[in-house]
Amino acid sequence: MVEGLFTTADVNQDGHFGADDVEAIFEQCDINHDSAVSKSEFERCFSEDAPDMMMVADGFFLDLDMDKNGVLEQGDTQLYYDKIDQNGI
Ligand SMILES: [Ca+2]
Ligand SMILES: [Ca+2]
Ligand SMILES: [Ca+2]
Repeated sequence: MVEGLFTTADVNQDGHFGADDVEAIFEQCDINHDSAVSKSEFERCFSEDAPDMMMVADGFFLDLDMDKNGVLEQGDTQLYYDKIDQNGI
């Protein structure tokens, strides 16, 4: 994981990426409150203060969207936690 992405992903800045950060992403990025984060919501959320984060946000979104249906939902986060566990991060 590149450092820029890690810093971005560590939403609550506690030094590691975990379930709490994914929940924070959902809270912060679900702009229309439909319990799913679309790619445009995600991009807006991450690149608001830093336009050059768009590419990183895109890659991170693809990584988080485990079932590849174009939106982040609770099911994706569960799959992602499993992946994190497997990688031992
Ligand atoms: Ca964190
Ligand atoms: Ca949404
Ligand atoms: Ca999905």
